[in-house]
Amino acid sequence: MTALRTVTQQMKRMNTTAWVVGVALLAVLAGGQAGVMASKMARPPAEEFGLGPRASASKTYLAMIFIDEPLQKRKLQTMQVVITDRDGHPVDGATIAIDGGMPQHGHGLPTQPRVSNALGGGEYEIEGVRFNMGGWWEFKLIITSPAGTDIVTFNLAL
Ligand SMILES: [Cu+2]
Repeated sequence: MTALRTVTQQMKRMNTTAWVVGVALLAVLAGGQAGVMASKMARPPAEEFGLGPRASASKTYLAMIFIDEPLQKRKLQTMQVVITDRDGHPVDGATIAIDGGMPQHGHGLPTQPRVSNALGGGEYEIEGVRFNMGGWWEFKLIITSPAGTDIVTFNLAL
């Protein structure tokens, strides 16, 4: 009887130990995951910033932004973007969706910029661009043409 109780207690203690080890392991794994996520959100190096030319993720397109005046916080601005294929030939007739935000703040663009004009020669006008605070912004062009859909991500510092 006493022996059985001792064994039961022993097993309970072992279970507790296993549970503690399990929780500790989970904490380590979760910590690792958080580390991966944190590094993903880290601000890119300075050479990754700017108006381009910037290659799309799968290298289908090159895009470059042109602005009449420097980007400013809290100001509604228009920009032009020139899109070429990987050989430098202008891409006309593309559909461009615009997305972006601040990865470190977890929010998107405060406005919904859109292409207002296709100017020819691979040039498009984008209206309604506004950055409502300073810091690192991602500005993304999702470009679709017969060459395929690909995304160009600009890193902008405001
Ligand atoms: Cu922000």
